[in-house]
Amino acid sequence: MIDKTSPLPIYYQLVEWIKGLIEQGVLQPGDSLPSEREYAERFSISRMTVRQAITELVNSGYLYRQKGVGTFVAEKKIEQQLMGLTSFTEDMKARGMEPSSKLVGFEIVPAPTYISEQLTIQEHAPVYEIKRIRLADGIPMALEKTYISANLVKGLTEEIVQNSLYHHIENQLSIKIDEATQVLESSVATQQEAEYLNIQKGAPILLIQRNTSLKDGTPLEIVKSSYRGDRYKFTITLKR
Ligand code: 16G
Repeated sequence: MIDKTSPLPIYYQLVEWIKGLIEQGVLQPGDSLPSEREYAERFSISRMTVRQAITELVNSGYLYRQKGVGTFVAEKKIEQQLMGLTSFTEDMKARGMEPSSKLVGFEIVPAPTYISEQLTIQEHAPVYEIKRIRLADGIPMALEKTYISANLVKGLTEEIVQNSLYHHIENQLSIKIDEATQVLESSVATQQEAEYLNIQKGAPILLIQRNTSLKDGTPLEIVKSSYRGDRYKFTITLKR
């Protein structure tokens, strides 16, 4: 398993070996890993090398450390294609997971300036401010703050936004959603995000801002989503 005559660095060989065990299911999510000392003795390598390998696997989301307890195999990340203007509900259903939302804020407020500018509505015009924790199979995946003009999308209720917003807009209101621009940015969890998402403050977060519009160019929503870095990875296909 570890070939000391190989030109590949030993830590890298250990990384690949542990990854292999996880991918083959020999190591399952939640399993605890042997200690650094055990690995070091088993392969006659230094603890420093083992630590380097484990740290790399923690950073890439295969493992997670729990202070004073040990190192464990993480849940597999959800792989999200950055193609197609889909909703959270559609994304989760497509992978056989049960979507749900926990509403943590729902009110009509006067649009803050930066929102009214992006929605191209009058300053302080009424907008829905919707804050939802998005869950997959009961596990919090993202925190989402949505602004929608209350004059454009009328009659939203707590019940509606606890289900699919896109489904309601398209099927009940017959408003055709057309396109969106997304900006992705890395970040770390604030105290509030940490509480809502059940992660540590300072844990990695992927921020996505989506500005969605209708066919005639009318802006529909401004959404800021904070995705758990330990649960999500995003892929995109590039053509040349
Ligand atoms: C996704 C969208 C969000 C949209 C929501 C609708 C991203 C980054 N964001 O979370 O803009 O409002 O889906 O979901 O994908 P719903 O129809 O399930 O309420």
